[in-house]
Amino acid sequence: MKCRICLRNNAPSTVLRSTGRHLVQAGLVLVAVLFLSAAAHAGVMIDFETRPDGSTIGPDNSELGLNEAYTFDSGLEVTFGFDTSVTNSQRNNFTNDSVFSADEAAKFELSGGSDNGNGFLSSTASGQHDTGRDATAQEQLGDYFLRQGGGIENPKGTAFVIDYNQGVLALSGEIWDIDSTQKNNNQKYESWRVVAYGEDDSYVAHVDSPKGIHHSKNGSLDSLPWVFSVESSAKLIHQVVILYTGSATSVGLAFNNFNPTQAAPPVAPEPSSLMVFGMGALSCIRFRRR
Ligand SMILES: [Ca+2]
Ligand SMILES: [Ca+2]
Ligand SMILES: [Ca+2]
Repeated sequence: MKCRICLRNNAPSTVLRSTGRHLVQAGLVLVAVLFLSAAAHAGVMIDFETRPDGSTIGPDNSELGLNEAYTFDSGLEVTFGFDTSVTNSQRNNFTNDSVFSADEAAKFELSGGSDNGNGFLSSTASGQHDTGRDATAQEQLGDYFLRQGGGIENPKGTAFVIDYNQGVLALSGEIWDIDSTQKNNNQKYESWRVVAYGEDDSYVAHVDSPKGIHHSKNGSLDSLPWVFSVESSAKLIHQVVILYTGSATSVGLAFNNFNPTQAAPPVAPEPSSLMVFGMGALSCIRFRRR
């Protein structure tokens, strides 16, 4: 292993102390970078915990008006809604010019509980609705997210539409609970396609979710988010459309934590990765001491 930290011409104990100090410094820098990165993204994140004017959302299943825009200091305005007259042909020919426009208000869904309008079924969270798989997931979901008006239904004729008043080059968001109702074969899976269009309605880019997996299997996103990012190198994005591409027919779109101008930050290194880094450095020290 090539390891610059090992090549200093110091006594072994000094190297050890110095290496420890550098590891601590590197760790602090990493934490600071991650914190600043998270803070930068938090500034423009729409978490759907408040209405666009900052007021409280109100009761479960409250509507977000089609013209009720989330606004930003830059003058950017973003609105959300559903197009309820989507045909198979329109879904299949998504690289043609956009024909999608919102005609039905999205609804704010309260996390947890079950009523006659839900976002998703939380199979790994006691069979309730709209609940994160664990405490970390629940914190990420928060108290509210957005769903379509009909709740859990056949989503094939519906598209989620996000409209901008200004062009952007990147965005990111979360679609929750992409899973499958079938354990042994995967014919009834959920999946979504996120498509970006330009000011003239022309296609810019798209990203496909993974196919959903049964909640008993490794890798299932039951009660967890799929974090997507769409980026464009030059052509500005003015509209984002989320189309259903799965085969299951009793499905809700649960949408949360939308960042209208930035891709999702890279996944933070897990403690195990940091431990590997630390063990690599220590092995360098042993090598130096021989
Ligand atoms: Ca609920
Ligand atoms: Ca509800
Ligand atoms: Ca939320």
